[in-house]
Amino acid sequence: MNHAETLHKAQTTATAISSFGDLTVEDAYAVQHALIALRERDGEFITGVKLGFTSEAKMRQMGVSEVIVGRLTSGMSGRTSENLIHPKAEPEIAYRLSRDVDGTVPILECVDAVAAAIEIIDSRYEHFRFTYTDVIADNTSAAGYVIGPWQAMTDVGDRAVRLTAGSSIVEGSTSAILGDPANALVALEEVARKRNIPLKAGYVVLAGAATVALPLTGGQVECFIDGLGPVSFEGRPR
Ligand code: 0L1
Ligand code: MG
Repeated sequence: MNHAETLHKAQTTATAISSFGDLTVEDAYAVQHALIALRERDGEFITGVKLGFTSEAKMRQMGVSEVIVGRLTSGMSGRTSENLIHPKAEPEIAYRLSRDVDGTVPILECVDAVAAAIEIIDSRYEHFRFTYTDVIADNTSAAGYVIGPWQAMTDVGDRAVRLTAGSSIVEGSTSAILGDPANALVALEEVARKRNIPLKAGYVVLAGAATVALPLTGGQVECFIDGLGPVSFEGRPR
């Protein structure tokens, strides 16, 4: 099996695998593209993109300076618990693209709506232990997402954020996302162009985590972002 097939099997069987070690960044995105093609072969379609490593602390920890980009698919929309290895929840800002991002107008003018969201990440690597290129190949740990009510596009910089998962609570600010989630959109445009990732009208963009991720151990999961209101789901006990 090649790397994409190995990751696809790990995801569909909810069985963790070992790190591949260091690939080149180009090869890692090539594995991600092949992995998404396997999901499309299985009937899924692309619904958007997501960013990872959007906090300075995480970039420093991984020794990198480029955010990572993964793809969201129809199979991830609303998926919160079933058949996952060791899922965690992250509070996120979701943007909605109203037109293709093709360089003719700034990406910020291609967004028509914003919402609070919860992303479910589920690394296919044992114990969430991976290299920078491992996690790119693994579609940036993407596993599921839930989006709250859309609002007309507005500035969502420095908004208070609270994530609750069962009895655990973590608080933060949207400024943890590259200083302002709008900066994540600008970073996305650059990486997407470099890595051949299309950004199309109708896509959801998850801008990156505003706090650390909390493990899903059962009970209600809620993300509250000031001015955007709550989004929540009932987590199944694990
Ligand atoms: O969406 C994210 O912020 C996660 C990026 C991948 C790293 C991880 O699995 O923790
Ligand atoms: Mg995330």
